[in-house]
Amino acid sequence: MVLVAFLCSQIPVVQASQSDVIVTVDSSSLRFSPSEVTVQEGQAVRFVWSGQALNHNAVADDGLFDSGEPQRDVDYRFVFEQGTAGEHTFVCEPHESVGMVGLVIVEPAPVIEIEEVEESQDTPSVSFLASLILVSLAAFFRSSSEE
Ligand SMILES: [Cu+2]
Repeated sequence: MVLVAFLCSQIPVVQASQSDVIVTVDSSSLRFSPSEVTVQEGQAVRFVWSGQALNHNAVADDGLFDSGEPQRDVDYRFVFEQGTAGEHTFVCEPHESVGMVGLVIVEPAPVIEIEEVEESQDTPSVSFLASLILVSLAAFFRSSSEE
């Protein structure tokens, strides 16, 4: 049981070590690049551009995130916490009409397998049964060899 507890403590709840996903503006100045990204819950997207000819921002249609006023230089980081799994479309407000739109797909965070712990707890009774059978078999063979 000590071993089981040790193994469980080694399983991370959220993979916080995953690096940020970067969304910037491409050379046409009217498109996000990339315009579609996939992250896991707990991971962040950084909307970052600088020295742009035009002002841009990134605003989620569902209101989840908003980089603020359109600007030529933006460095806006948003963490997609647990519960944000799903698809979040976003737009650059000044250029939405010309197709400056994007999509963040958030996948659910990996779920910890609680069942594995329960299975491990069953192991002692299984091995107890197995040793009972072994003892009975040994007794059977010993009594039959004595005859
Ligand atoms: Cu724009």
